[in-house]
Amino acid sequence: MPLKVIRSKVDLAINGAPPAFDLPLHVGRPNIGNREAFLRSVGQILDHQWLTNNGPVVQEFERRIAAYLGVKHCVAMCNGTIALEIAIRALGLTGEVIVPSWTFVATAHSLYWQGITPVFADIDPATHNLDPDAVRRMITPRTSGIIGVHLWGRAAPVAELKAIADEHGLKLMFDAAHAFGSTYKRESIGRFGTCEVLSFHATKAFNTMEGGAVVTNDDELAEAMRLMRNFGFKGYDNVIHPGTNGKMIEVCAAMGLANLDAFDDIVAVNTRNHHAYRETLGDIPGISLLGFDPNDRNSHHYVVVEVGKNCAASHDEIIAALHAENVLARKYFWPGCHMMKPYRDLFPHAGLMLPHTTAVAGKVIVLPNGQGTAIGNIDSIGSIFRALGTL
Ligand code: T4K
Repeated sequence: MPLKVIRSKVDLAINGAPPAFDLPLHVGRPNIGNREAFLRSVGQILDHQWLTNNGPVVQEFERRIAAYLGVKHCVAMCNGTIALEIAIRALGLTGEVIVPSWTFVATAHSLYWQGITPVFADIDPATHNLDPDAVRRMITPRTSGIIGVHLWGRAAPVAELKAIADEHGLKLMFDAAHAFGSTYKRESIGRFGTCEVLSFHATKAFNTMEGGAVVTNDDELAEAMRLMRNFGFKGYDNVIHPGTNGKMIEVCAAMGLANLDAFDDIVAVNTRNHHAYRETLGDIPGISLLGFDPNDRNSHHYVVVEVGKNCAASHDEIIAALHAENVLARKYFWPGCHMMKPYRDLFPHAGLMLPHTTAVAGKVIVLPNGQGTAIGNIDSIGSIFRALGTL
């Protein structure tokens, strides 16, 4: 619980007052579902002495995730990045692939790591997702595909990207790392493009500690990815495909099953918190909360604040003030992938084509959410923002 009441700027830690929280409030504190079920399952895993390599718990996890999302195949992996890499390879992407720069760097790395050039297209500043017109502008004879990202769990413009991909003969897949439980036009994310890639990292709304998956309705693709995640083995001593080690372990799948049972409760807490943030931040000049399409489902995991030019405090001043209070707000995904060294070296002038990405990167602050974030904490975070608004 907060340690103090903040009425004005003199009560702020940046002005010498004690911090609002004695322990850090993190963005990305893991949600932990049914602890007893998880521990029971870990006991059984140890008893059975089957720890990894497509064990029974991973197989059950895959069945449950596929059923939950309404897709034919869930290929569970050790993390979302390897899942992206394997999906990209199984899809046969080459040359250049269009992605947003406004995403976690793994989206770009999973291409570049495999000798494919990520080409950054700008976003729609209202949704933070790829702008289809910007995607069209980045197509060249070397383009083989598009990876849309459902950023913050909000669906990318699926229909528009599909139309572009079809028109130009490009492959289309989605990085759905943020979008477990989200919908697009009321249909579950996981069913779009040739495949979609999920992350179940500890910091996600739904986690398996570390983990990820590719979900798809394509039988051949699923079969190829199952081989690829296990060194290309088909049975003992028989390698029929190039591959890597992308396997999910049994304990991670057990965590996933325990969290799947609790997922509705997790979403309910996130949604409640989202409303509380909207309430407490609503009337502060220059501060706005990124909205979601009310017709679609979202886990409401990410609380994304934008600091406008008319705010009394700057983006950096607000971050510094929150950190001083022990609220470890994040600037995800500042400054954009195109500004990170490997990609800045590759395309020093990429920013010229990315004005909205640059503008959004300069104003986003992501705030804590999840089971560890109490309403009292949110009220206190709101009072920090209000005090800063009077700087
Ligand atoms: N595509 C997209 C769009 C993604 O966002 C991601 C991952 C991927 C692909 C790749 O999926 P994975 O390969 O990761 O499955 C975090 C996560 O590491 C990363 O999974 C995530 N996106 C990204 C948005 O956030 P960092 O660098 O912020 O992590 P870190 O270690 O700073 O953790 C965040 C906070 O969470 C910390 O302040 C403390 C807290 N925390 C973290 C962990 C791991 C805990 O309290 N307990 C924990 O166990 O990247």
